[in-house]
Amino acid sequence: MEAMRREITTEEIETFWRDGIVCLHEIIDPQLVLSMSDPIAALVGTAQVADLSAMGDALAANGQDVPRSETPADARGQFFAGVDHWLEHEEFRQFACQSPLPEIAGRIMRSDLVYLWEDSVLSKEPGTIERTAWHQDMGYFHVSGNKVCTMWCPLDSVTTDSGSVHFVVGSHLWDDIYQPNLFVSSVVIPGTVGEQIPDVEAMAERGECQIVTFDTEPGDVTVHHARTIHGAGPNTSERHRRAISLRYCGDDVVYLTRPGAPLKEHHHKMVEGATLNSEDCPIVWRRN
Ligand SMILES: O=C(O)CCC(=O)C(=O)O
Repeated sequence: MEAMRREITTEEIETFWRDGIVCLHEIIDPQLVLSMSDPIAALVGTAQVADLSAMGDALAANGQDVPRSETPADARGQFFAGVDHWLEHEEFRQFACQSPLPEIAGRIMRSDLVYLWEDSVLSKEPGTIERTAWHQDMGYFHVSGNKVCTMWCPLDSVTTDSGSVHFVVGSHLWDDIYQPNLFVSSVVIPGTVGEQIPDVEAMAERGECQIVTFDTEPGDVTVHHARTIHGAGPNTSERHRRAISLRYCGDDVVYLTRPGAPLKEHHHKMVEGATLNSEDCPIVWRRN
């Protein structure tokens, strides 16, 4: 297993638990994440990724609210996303299970072991007009527990204009679990339950919360708590904005069905209220 490029500091762990988000600069070898370029490219145009730009168009044509930037004069880029590539593709399996990332998750979450929940690819080509709607990951995951995180690993230089992720500081400590949405729109997934996400931009303007974002390079990783509210901008730059998000669970997590949230076929052996079944959610790291 490859090593982390440096130790995680106590301050970084405390930042994660205080703010619900920490950016770990230069934590992995940039070549590790860049080695995922070809596997990501191979997904384009296949049924393994969803065209979220087309979904945004369909929702907008239906009169739904789809917050987007102006269409650029030149070619419009596509937002595509896919999930659970580790099940089918060795490169994704190694990235999620055998890289330093599980150990980083375990140390940040202060967990004695780490399960892989899923990987996901989130790619915004230059000229992508869709925003990623404000959401909280927990409403999409059939789990209960406090040690659940997402590690967002960029393959490109990412800035606000290319679609960096924005996080509401400390929102992982808010009381509610929010209803999951369609990702390019605040329209909720039918049949799901939970509270409505508050208007965090208006709250930030009133000084009631703080929103942060980070410029990142390949080798940097942001880690956010599964209850942290976050969203991302369009990609108005001329650079690609590709990322792989890895979702990991820790030692306090049990399975909890969330009505209406997407179910995974390979999770059919999970037992309500029990620790995760390690055949389907592999244990990818244990503390020595
Ligand atoms: O990459 C994006 O646009 C959003 C990322 C995100 O929401 C996540 O990884 O949880």
